[in-house]
Amino acid sequence: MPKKKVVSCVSIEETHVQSHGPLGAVYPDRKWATEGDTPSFLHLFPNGLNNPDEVWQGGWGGRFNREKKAGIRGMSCMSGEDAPYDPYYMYGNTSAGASDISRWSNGYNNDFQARMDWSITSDYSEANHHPIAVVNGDVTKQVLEVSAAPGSSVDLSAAGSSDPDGDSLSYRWFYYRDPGTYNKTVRIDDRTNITPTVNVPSDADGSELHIILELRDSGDPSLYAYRRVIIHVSDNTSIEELKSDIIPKTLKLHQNYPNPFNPETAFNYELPYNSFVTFKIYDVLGQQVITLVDEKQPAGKYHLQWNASDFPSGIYFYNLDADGFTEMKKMLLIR
Ligand SMILES: [Ca+2]
Repeated sequence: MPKKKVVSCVSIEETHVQSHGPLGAVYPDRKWATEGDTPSFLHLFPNGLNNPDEVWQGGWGGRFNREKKAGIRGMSCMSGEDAPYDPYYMYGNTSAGASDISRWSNGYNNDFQARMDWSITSDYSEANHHPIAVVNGDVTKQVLEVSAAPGSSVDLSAAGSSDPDGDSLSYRWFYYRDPGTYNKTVRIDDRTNITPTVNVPSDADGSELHIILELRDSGDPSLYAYRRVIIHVSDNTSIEELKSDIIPKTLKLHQNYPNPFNPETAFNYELPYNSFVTFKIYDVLGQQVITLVDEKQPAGKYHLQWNASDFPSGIYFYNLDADGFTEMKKMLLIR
């Protein structure tokens, strides 16, 4: 991942963050704290806004170009040291630069403040916690993908969304133009309601539209959750094509996120066909720690979460087996 321009990732007013416990008290005594590396790991933050494997989608960690570029140079202090490695290829920043990060500032700044609150009380009710965003019945944080014909409409629903503190929720749906491939406006009816309707433009055939749900609670500080729906616009949408968009083409086990983690992490995997699935976690000695799945599952995309609060720090492995096809990946628990 390229070194990003130094950006103001945590823009916190002195009057509030410095009064939030011992972590706030040692925070730099200024309104804008410059921070350049934090956005890199914010790509992995499981807030529902983006797929961490797809850095071009854009989220709290900013947005990268969809294709790798040759010869992206490092910071000025690296002058001349990159050239011997030519040609090398990296995902570079988009032309929007740091504004691809700062557009989400209310979300990550308030999250940062809430974490300070979590660190000073063991009473759950004394701090705010993130709402949980559900879209069209999907309770995971995965990016959803659907197909629709030009000129049609797509009904979405955030019914079932909730807040663990009982806060009231506000809904905002918007067209996130930058990562998609349709450069005009997309009208969304009832865009502050639970059930909006996306009007797919009649000239958008072949395009990809990214629709974001931003769910915000009424707590203090107000916290956000997101979901993303990618609409693939196709004039030839048929039942078969819709099905092929939803059903993965290959067996895939994604890297867990966050990673390293403490104590919770999430796994996503994709089954191209109905399979008998086991999903097991092993420690570094090869001892089985837990079985998360052991059943027949239909083709589709799956999401699992694991809370490792009862386990010691260290390297673990997670293993997906689908009808004998096996894939294993490594992860790190840091307590
Ligand atoms: Ca809340």
